[in-house]
Parts: sequence; structure tokens; C-alpha cells
Amino acid sequence: MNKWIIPQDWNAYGPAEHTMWDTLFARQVALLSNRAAPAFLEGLDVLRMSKPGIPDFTELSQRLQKATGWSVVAVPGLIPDEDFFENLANRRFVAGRFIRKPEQIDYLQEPDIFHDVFGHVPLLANPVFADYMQAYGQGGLRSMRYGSIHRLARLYWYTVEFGLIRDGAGLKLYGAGIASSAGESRFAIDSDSPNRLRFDLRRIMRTKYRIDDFQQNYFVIDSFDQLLRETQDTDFGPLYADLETQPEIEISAILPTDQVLTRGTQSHVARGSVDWNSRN
Ligand code: HBI
Ligand code: FE
Repeated sequence: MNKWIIPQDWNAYGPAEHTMWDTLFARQVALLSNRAAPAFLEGLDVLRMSKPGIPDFTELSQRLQKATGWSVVAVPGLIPDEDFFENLANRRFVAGRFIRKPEQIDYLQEPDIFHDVFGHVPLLANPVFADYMQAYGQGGLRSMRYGSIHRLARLYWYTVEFGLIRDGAGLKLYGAGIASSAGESRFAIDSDSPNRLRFDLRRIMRTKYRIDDFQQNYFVIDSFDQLLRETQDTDFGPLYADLETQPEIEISAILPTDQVLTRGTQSHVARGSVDWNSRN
């Protein structure tokens, strides 16, 4: 269903909006050069995203189509889960077209074009990650029939939004919620506060998450192949049924079965800094 898709109306952006993009872009690229997964940085390059100003979705989609067959389309804001999944299943990434105001530079609640496009789109140029996102959309549509959307939403949160990867290059970030945030891109990689646990699909699907501050827990994959393989090879019907028999896991809990890469001090939380601006 394409009922939410609207024109980007690129000509309607004013100079202040393009400048906001350029400011955010320069700040993130400086932070990410040694913190983001190589595939993320390659995506920025392949898609020519360093071109000044807010990207034009038509042009961006042409490059993306060539790389992996994905396109980027504009929507007015958050759309219902079913429509969101349906677009992903068809290799269309839906993005907000508005950009944050200067007073929101460090935090806003609704995803804007900088989060959606800078954060999410570079990895869609990676063939394996591109397939994972499509598999996620297909899994999302299936999860609706099982009443298990919340399980899949957790998987999205702990991978697509806040995922870390540990490859030959060491610990790197790839989640869009981290990559588009100046504060969290430093926190997720450099801080001794959060726990960093090895990726575990079933465990993630039982774990709550927080939307109001930096994460207390990050899950670390070995490769995008691992992510795709585990998602494609899992029969979600029996998995969801099984998970219903198991307790939920509190945000920063560490279980005896966890593979702990970093046991966090949780000092960020202990400071009681549930301050919206502390996100950045
Ligand atoms: N809509 N525009 C937009 N962007 C999102 O990231 C989004 C959405 N609708 C639903 C949704 N995300 C999530 O609920 C799913 O990932 C579970
Ligand atoms: Fe996002």
C-alpha cells in the first residue's frame, strides 16, 4: 500500500534547511570515520552523500537502485506498522522529509530526514544488509498474524537502530539511531557505562528497550551475514510460541547465558541523567 507516500518536494527546502543538513553531516562524518562499520562509510561514498545540501530522493534512489534495487520515498511521519513493513518487503525505505530546527539539533522525538536518510540509507547500499531489511519487512508482515509485532520491533531496535558489529576492524557501530546522533555515537563505542552483549535473536526478542536516553545495552553482531542468516533461517511461528512461555528481560539485566563482551558500569544511568538533551 502506497497510501502514505508523498512527493519529497525538494525545491521547497530553504537555505537554512540545507545548512542544517550540512552542519549535521559534517559533525557525524568526523565522529564516524573511526567508529562506523566500513560498510556504512562505503555506503556514504557509493551514494555520493557528501554532496552538499539535503539529498534529492530521486537522485539518491537512482544510485541505490543500481547498488541493491532499493529506493527511498517520502512519508509525512511515522506510519502504521503494516504499511512500514509492506514498504520494506518491497525494498522501499520510507523517510521523513522534514529536517529538525536549530533548537532541536541534539534531540527530537520523531525521525527527521537526517536520521532517516543519513542514519539508515548508507547500509541499504550493502547487498547483505539490504536483504536483511527486506527479510525484516517480510517477517514483520508475518509477525502481525501471530500478534508478535513487539518481538520484531525489539529486533529492529537492537539491530537496525542500535546495533554494533565486531569485525576485523574492532568494535564499530552500524545502527541508525547511533549513527545519526553525535552523543550516542561516542557513547556506544567509547563509554564504559553500557553492557555490550553478543547478538542472540531469542534473547533480544525478550528484552525491553528505552527510547528516552542512551541505550544501557548494545548487542554486537559478528557480520551482516549472521544477521541475515539467523533471520531467514528462523521459523518465527514456533519461536514466538516458545517465547510466550519465557519471562521478559529487564533493560540492563545480564543473564548467566549471555556472552558478555563488556560488563557496563551503568554510570550514565546512575547519574540519573534522564534528560532529553543527554541523548546528544
Ligand atoms: N514509520 N516512517 C516510519 N518510520 C519508522 O521507522 C517506523 C514507522 N512505522 C512503524 C515503525 N517504524 C516500527 O514500529 C517498526 O519498526 C516495528
Ligand atoms: Fe530509524
